[in-house]
Amino acid sequence: MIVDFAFDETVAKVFPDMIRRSVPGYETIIALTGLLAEQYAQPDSLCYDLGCSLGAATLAMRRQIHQSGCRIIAVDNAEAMTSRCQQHIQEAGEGTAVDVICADIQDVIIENASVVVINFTLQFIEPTARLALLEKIYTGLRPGGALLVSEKIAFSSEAEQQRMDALHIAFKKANGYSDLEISQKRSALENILIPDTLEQHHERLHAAGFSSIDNWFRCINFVSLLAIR
Ligand code: GEK
Repeated sequence: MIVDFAFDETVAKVFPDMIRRSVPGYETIIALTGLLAEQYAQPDSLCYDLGCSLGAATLAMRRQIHQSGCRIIAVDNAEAMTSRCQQHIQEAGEGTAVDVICADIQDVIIENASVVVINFTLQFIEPTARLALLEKIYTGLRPGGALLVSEKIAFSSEAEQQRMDALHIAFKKANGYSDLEISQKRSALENILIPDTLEQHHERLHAAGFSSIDNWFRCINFVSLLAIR
């Protein structure tokens, strides 16, 4: 029986291992998220990690940000994630202050922000609601502030889609997943993870107000974009 994927206790327990084995480039994106955050963090501002899961990006930002008066707001709507995230931050000891909030990122106020990170989470938001979320982020960013968006992408060319899917499946098999596990995960995610093409991401970020948009990372069917207000 395939049920839709949920961010529950079972997923939270295996999450770090699952995301590393499924998302090519995940560790690089997380490490670079910290470095990018340090470049764009402004004194006395807020840095957001939207869809923080267990706090990997939050912890990377916390390690790298050295601006005075910064505070990180880490948000996820799965309690199984935020409770573990809170625990990881406590275990990490001294560093930039973090508020972990269990809420829908669509309901959270974004204000006085210099850095907003949304890593592999926009893809779970209802497609028609994505522009409004990016507009809210744009409005809440200070001039010169940065938005980092990492996503799984789709391709408008069917042939390219097939080539990238085949390579992604090979990546997951090389990381120990069986054909059955791969196809079950695909069915479970089908209705809840809806990827956009790179072109759709650029168009929507432009529509939200961002003028500078860089594709700073891509591996197979995963990208990370840096958009500056
Ligand atoms: C990482 N960024 O390790 N509001 C809040 N949280 C949400 C919502 C929503 N509307 N929808 C989904 N989530 C992390 C990885 S995982 C990616 C992010 C993945 C949360 C959901 O509970 C989950 O924790 C996270 O978004 C997506 O860099 O599992 O592929």
